[in-house]
Amino acid sequence: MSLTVLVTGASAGFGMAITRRMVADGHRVIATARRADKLAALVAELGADRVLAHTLDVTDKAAVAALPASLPEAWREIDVLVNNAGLAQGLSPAWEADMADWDRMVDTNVTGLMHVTRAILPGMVARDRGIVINLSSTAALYAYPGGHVYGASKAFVTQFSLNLRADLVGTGVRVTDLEPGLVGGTEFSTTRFHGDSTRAASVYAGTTPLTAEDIAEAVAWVVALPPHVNINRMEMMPTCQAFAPLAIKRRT
Ligand code: 8X3
Repeated sequence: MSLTVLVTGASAGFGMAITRRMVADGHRVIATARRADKLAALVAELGADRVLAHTLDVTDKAAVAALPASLPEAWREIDVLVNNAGLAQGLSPAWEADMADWDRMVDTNVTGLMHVTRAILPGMVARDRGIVINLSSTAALYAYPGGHVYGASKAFVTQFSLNLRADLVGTGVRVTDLEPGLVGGTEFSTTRFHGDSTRAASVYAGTTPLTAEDIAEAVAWVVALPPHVNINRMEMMPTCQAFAPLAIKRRT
């Protein structure tokens, strides 16, 4: 069955890999992002019958509210929403963090995701079917130094996902919270370090991290499950990653 999938942040990383995978699986994708040129490249690669480019900044509340009605008639029945747009900014201790970084993470990861979900959900509820897949992170549960607002914003995503389930039970609308750990090969760390690609590369040195394609694989599995199956949460890590012991700093 060919579904209509809306992906936010489709211009790079997970969003681009998810778009490619959804099209490979026979679905159509409304690819949204701020960068129109990247979306145009995706349309050229995958075909205008399979990908609809829609320039959108998820922090623009008016544009998000207008999104469903602004889509062409044939693309309005969204079966799957992938709330992927999000970012990390900075890794310095909380007391030194740049407030602009904090605001940007909250605006995108929390407020943007919230508003996109609210815009798309009524149609899904009215049709009594649909899947919302929210991109959270292992940082939602496992705190680490410098994670502060990024981790807290992802904890919002996870808890919001679970609370959506509480509202949607009794409808055919499903919600999945996807929580990846270390993923390489995307702009994530370069963005976090404000363009410092050397520092970004050091995050992955000596590891075999997850890839954006691994995340797309998880999304594809959730999407392909029969309508009576809801995956509430899915936590993924590369084999080389696990949990740190709790920190105990001893004064000598
Ligand atoms: C990305 C995982 O560990 O860099 O969400 O926060 S981590």
